[in-house]
Amino acid sequence: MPTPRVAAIHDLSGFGRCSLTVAIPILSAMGVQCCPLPTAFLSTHTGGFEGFTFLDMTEEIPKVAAHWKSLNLQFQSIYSGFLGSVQQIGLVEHFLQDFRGRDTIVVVDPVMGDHGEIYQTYTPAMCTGMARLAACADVITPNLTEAALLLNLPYTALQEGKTGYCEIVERLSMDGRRSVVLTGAVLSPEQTGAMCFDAKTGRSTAVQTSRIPREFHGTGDVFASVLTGALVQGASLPDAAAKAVDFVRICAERTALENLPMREGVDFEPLLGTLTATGGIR
Ligand code: PXL
Repeated sequence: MPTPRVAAIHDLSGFGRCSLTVAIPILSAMGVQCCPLPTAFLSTHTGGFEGFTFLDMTEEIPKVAAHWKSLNLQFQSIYSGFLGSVQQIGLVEHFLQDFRGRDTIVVVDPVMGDHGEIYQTYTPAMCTGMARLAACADVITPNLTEAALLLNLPYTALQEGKTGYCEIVERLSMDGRRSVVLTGAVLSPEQTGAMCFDAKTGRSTAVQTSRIPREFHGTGDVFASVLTGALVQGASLPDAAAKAVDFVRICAERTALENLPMREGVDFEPLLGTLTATGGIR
């Protein structure tokens, strides 16, 4: 079997472990070729650092896409995340039109905010555009803040608990047309994980693990990268979500023991081998 290939459309943040610095090693460890298409280059991510640099890569995107098209590249998955400008929404939509094949899995992580707050560089127009882009996806991976933005509801209006989360993923599925993996779905004080709606089966499943009572930056990116890797390797949506939930848990466990600052992300590099051992080879 040829190595599956993913086009990863995210920012590159030099320090702080998120987006491409997470997606590239995770997908590689899972036996998947990651082709990065950077949306912006930052010195650090925007959560918890001040004075970060921000180089907008909007103008590069169509040039890279045109070159890739001239090479007739094909991707088993197109996986987008943090975008650098409102124009990039249309550019990613074009990219999907140009590169989506019959079996391409389009994963849109609708990165916009967390804990009820929108990220510093996101404008209201970008949030509206992100909802439009997410409508093109096969799978979306919002956290609760992003789910509220996509549903046009106040963050505080989302109901927690199994029934509440089921309702959120079903509403986000656009009448069952796309799969949804809601992250940060806490079903009891000792547990956390995801609630999935699988468009292939029409079923909702809660995937839970023990909760590490600390927050770290970039866990959404770690989660969506493992999920994407597992999906292109042929896992079902609930199995891919279970793999992602477990990997984030072991990363959070290790990082909590080391007591690293939240903004440095999770110390996942020493744990990449666990992904290789269980999912790298078909
Ligand atoms: O983890 C999401 C993310 C990705 N990229 C950048 C960010 C954030 C969240 O703050 O700032 C640059």
